[in-house]
Amino acid sequence: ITFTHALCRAPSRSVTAGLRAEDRGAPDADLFAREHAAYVAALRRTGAEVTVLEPQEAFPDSVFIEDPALCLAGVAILLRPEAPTRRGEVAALRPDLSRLFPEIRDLGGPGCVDGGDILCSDTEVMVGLSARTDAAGVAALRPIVEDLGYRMRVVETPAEILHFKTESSLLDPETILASPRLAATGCFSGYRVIETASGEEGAANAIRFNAPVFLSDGFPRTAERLDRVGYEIRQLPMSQAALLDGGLSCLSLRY
Ligand code: CIR
Repeated sequence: ITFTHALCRAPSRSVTAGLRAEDRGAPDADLFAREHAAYVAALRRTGAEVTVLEPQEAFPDSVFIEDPALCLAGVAILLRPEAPTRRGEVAALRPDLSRLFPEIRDLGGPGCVDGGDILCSDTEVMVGLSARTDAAGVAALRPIVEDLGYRMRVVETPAEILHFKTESSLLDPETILASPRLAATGCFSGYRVIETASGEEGAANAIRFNAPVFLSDGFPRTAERLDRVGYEIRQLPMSQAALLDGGLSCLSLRY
């Protein structure tokens, strides 16, 4: 798949109040904005058109725009975040998605799904059950995904991992980059799996966006591993998103 577009949301000043599993200090809003701008510029350099939406002060985590929606086969699916402080991100995003996509669908029902738990290949949508994505949410998502022509695979995310894609990403149609603990669950059967180097689990929240594979800075051994097998690697600073358990994939909707 070639991506022609990405949709991002600029970080708000309120990003300092974003959710985090463990407090290692609040992110710095200015530095977050600079790292975000570098990310947008890097996506643009691949030739894609990148739209950056206005920041939303009411939603500290809204910079992580991947979570409230899924873009699949030209359709935007509005999801349902489990985190109470993130629920409103869906309604806030709807007008923009309506402008950019010919068709919008809603998850519906009481269940929850975060986009961070969904990994798409060309034919398959893998969904990781997690603290943010429940069985009712998956049941509501399945008919939408299947109607769009994709298979759905439901897997478990180990409890210590926030989102399924916190520790996995698709490198090409057959290959997944994953942390050893996620790969060990066997959820990627049928794919070639490249594991992150030990101590570099965070490298797995990568994105293949057109030719390059983008990795967060600070994971030299995983970068070298991928470079050796022929991926074009670009590293980006992600220090501030990482303080809020976010990474490269969370910062855009790619389509
Ligand atoms: C949250 O806890 O919801 C945010 N602080 C981080 C979301 C990261 N998103 C993602 O992995 N897709």
